[in-house]
Amino acid sequence: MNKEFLWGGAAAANQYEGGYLEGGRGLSINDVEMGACHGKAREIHECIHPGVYYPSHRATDFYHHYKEDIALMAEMGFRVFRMSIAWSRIYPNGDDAEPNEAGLAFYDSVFDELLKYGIEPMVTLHHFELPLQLVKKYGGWRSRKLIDLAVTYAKTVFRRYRNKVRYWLTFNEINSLFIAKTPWHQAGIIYRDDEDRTNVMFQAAHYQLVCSALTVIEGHKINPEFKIGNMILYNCCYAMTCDPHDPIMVHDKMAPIWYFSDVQVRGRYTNTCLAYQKKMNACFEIEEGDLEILAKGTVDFFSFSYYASMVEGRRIEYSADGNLLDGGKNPYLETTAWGWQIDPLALRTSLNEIYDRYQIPVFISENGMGAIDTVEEDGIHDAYRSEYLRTHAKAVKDACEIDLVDCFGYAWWGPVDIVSAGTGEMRKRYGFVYVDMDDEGNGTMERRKKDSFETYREIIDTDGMCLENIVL
Ligand code: BGP
Repeated sequence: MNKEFLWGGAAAANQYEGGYLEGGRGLSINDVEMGACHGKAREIHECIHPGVYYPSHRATDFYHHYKEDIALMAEMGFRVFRMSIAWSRIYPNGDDAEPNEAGLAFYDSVFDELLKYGIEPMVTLHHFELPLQLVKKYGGWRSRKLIDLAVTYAKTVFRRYRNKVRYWLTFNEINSLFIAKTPWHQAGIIYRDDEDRTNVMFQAAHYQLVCSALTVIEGHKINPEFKIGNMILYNCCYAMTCDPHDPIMVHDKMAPIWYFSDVQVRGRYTNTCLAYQKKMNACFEIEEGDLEILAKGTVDFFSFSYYASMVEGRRIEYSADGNLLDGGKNPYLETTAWGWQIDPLALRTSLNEIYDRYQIPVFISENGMGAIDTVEEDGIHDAYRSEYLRTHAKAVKDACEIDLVDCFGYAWWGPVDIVSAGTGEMRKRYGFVYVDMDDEGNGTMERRKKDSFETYREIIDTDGMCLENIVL
């Protein structure tokens, strides 16, 4: 792999940062969401209930540990760290007249620390986060008003960090709007019983797509050197059998994914998008000028999260869990403790599918394995995570070197342990660095290297050469 390949990691403010009321930050939608261990859905409250544990409040305290954590990332050789800015730290209510200087200064310090080690910051503007006031006042992304407010926020941080941050992402896993049962994380929306959910969903998707395009347009005006990408939750999907119906079913399964990336990359609602609107009987408003904005605001690169593959077909009997997206169980694959199917080759397939379709540079903005780690007297021996990392990194190497996919980086999800987005648990750990913290929020926050720390350090140090003998 070439020396410029951006090996690194990724995390989100609401799962990592903590410091929820420090430095003038306002309440965010995550701050009223309880953790829910053991498979239950996370509970969302209207306000903070005293005595209840809300994982985002402290998360794993990057706010106070960023220097230590970035030093550990640098020790592994990171060349990129993808992180998100909490909108509520910049505009505490979302629609304030002036930004919050203390919030801006915090991210200045974080970027300076990264740059000190030569680590490129990549910033997600919206990673499952918006100020809670915008839900109370406007109903979250149900309202067109959010486009202007989100663009104002984007312009503020673009201007402030124009010489520090080159890589930006608009919405994290934007297509999760169509997948999540409750689009709370993505859009601050809880469906009401008396409304047509499909129309609410398509309208919010349209607003976010217009916002994403305007963000790209404004970003390029502020600094033409900016590289601004999208971020799609992407699980490649196999046809269960060679029954000719199965590939059509696969196509249908992929349509809600392409729906977003087609607009963000090609700048229009393509036939795939229009067919999906028709199939879902969707009815939503497109204002005059919107389609021109979509056409102008296309992204510079495609980024995606990949955790598991899916299977679709007429004979599927059992379903498997996955990162929001699910599908049939694949008898050839093992799963994680959370039932996500482990499939490194599908990462190579995904890279090929994406690059074939769009022909723009690709970045893997999330990949990783959630597992329960045991702290032994002599360390944390997470051989399963090293194995997952090696095989997935090899798949990326093969995609670049054999298939000649233009992939320029790979970010491991949660290099320092963070709170799970899906469940709010701590025991579902992704990190190469262990954080002493439990599901109820107890712990010292002490950081300890796991065995996998050395695995990643070696991969980066050898530019992937140490993966040479792995055959997938
Ligand atoms: C993606 C999100 C992340 C992240 C990851 C793993 O959907 O972008 O925020 O958390 O999935 O999911 P989980 O934390 O539920 O294991």
